[in-house]
Amino acid sequence: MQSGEPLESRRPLAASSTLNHRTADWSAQGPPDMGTSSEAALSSGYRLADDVRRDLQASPKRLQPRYLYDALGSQLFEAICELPEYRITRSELHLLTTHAAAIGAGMSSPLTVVELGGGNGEKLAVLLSGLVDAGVDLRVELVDVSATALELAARTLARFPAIRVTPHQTTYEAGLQDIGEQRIAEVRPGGMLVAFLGSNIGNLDPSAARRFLTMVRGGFRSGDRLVLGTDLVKPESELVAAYDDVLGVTAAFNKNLLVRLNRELGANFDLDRFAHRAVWNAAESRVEMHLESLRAQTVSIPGADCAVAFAAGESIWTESSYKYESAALVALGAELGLARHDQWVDEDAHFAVTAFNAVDGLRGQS
Ligand code: AVJ
Repeated sequence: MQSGEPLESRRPLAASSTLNHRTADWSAQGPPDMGTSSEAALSSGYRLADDVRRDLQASPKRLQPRYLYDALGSQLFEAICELPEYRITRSELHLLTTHAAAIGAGMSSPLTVVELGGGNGEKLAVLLSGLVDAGVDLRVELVDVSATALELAARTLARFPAIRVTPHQTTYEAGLQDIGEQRIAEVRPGGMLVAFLGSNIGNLDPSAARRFLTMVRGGFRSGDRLVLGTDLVKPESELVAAYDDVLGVTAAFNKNLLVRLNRELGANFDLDRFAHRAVWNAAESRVEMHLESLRAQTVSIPGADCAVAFAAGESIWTESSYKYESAALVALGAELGLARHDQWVDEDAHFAVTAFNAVDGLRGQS
């Protein structure tokens, strides 16, 4: 639902043209709209108001998932990760713990590890432990629009006093571009490992996912690696339960978006008149979250200068979580110059961690 909209970049796209052809070019592609991390950087009141006005006047009505993550929304997401029905976080942590050494195997030291939208840093810490044990000289770059997430992650990584950790409070695109430029300016030797975990890629529709992977690949040198955590297609009952849990935590997470609009834009959404819905769209391979209007009603949103009429049963589409097939993911990478290094699949939870290497030869890089 957000494929067409580029994230704002802190620097003009032309910046990359000053780099020579061997170097990273993070900005060449239209960036995806992530929506998984949050807060101030991208959701200033002004931007929120504009987005809400546009997206609630669109058909179908929608809201961007990034706005789910205000202070309460971020806490509710942490709670979701503890739910029995939501297995992504536990499964991924287990795979990373078990295969940490293999994930980094063969990479050159010193190694720059980049995590995109990593949240509290716990998964990254697991990955780093494996690399530290393997004697790799590490340096870490964290990219997130959320200051809170960056602080949490920095605190988590303080358990590795020898590792220099640099936060980048910005979009994935701009962060990757900064890191690529630094790597060149410092003539930083060694490899780079980019981690994009938690099935965050699931928020991107297929064309945005392609653009994202192409952007990452565009900044790689030969031998660099991408580690991608991806939730897989599984029986519908499991998929729906993961997004419509018995305790109602995901419903609260979804409806909190309306609480936020009431607070920040002075809207008058009546929460009892909307219901959380989670739907598996098999044709598109995605779980959709919606907020369904339980009756015909009009909501006013003064802060966004609009009033929005809902028909009974009409919904606001708030998130998509695309689910992959493990083999299709490998094929997609191959098509974009990212060759399968290895893939680890949790056959019970249906979750995959896939490591891709930048293949030689593409774009004539050394
Ligand atoms: C953080 C985007 C990976 O889609 O599974 C969890 C967000 N939404 N429950 C996901 C989410 C509802 C989550 N991601």
